[in-house]
Amino acid sequence: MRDTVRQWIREARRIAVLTGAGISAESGVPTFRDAQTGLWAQFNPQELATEAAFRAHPQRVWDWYAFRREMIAKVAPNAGHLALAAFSKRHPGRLTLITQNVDGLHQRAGSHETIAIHGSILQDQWLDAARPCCDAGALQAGRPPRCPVCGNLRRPAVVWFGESLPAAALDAAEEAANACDLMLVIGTSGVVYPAAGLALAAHQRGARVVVINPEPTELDRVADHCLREPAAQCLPALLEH
Ligand code: BJW
Repeated sequence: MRDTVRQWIREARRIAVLTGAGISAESGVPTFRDAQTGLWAQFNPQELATEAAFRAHPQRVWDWYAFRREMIAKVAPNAGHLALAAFSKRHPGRLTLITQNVDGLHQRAGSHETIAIHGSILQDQWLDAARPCCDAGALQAGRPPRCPVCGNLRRPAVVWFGESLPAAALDAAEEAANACDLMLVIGTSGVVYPAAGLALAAHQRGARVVVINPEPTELDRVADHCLREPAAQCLPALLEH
């Protein structure tokens, strides 16, 4: 199976890669839908990652992101992130990397042109439109920090459920999905849209689709092959010289 996929990679003119939380699992970052541990075990991540949750419980949601930021700061890109970055370096312009992850690990591995469709957990933005008084350099400390004049809150610069994806990133991702002749779908459950729709679009346009995931996913139905392996083991073997 791996040999067939290696052959497809050699043949492909344009490769699109769609990654999800599973590619960072072997770095030690829990997947999004994994059971949470400790203090956070009682909360469903899907119910924390919304604007409504943040407005109702700003401190709780801020603390959840602070906890995850601390965890991400302590981990490193793994062999899967590194194999993708090395392939792009060896084959400039052939591979477009689209990630749903907000952890920045692809970028830290050297994939500097990664299209991050769900934003970045490493940055903040204003909750409400910035007013003239809102100065990110002069915040009132707190959980979350706020504008000392109008009280506007800072929030993580990620895309929550019900929010639009950054238009430029989504356009670039759709273009890559429509133009590729091979899409690798790595470490995602494939339940969140419009991200999952990128794999459907690639399939509909006639691209080969390969799912790399130890577990079955919602996107297996459009896959030409499913490699049921952990990404950090599989990718170096697929992508090395
Ligand atoms: C391994 C592994 C190893 C483990 N190796 N693999 C069409 C149909 C239905 C619903 C919708 C639709 N279009 C839009 C919606 C609504 C909604 C949606 O999709 N809901 C579904 C849940 C039903 N989408 C949205 O709201 C999006 N916005 C939007 O569409 O705007 C337009 C609009 C506006 C208003 C109304 C309606 C539409 C926004 C989606 C934003 C998603 N944001 C999050 C949070 C980011 C911030 C944060 O991290 O806190 O993004 S949710 C979360 O899910 C996160 C992830 O990027 C995303 C995907 O999760 P992922 O990566 O797949 O992780 P898991 O945990 O699910 O899976 C991990 C996988 O790894 C598993 O399969 C494991 O087996 C595997 N694995 N170890 C390889 N070693």
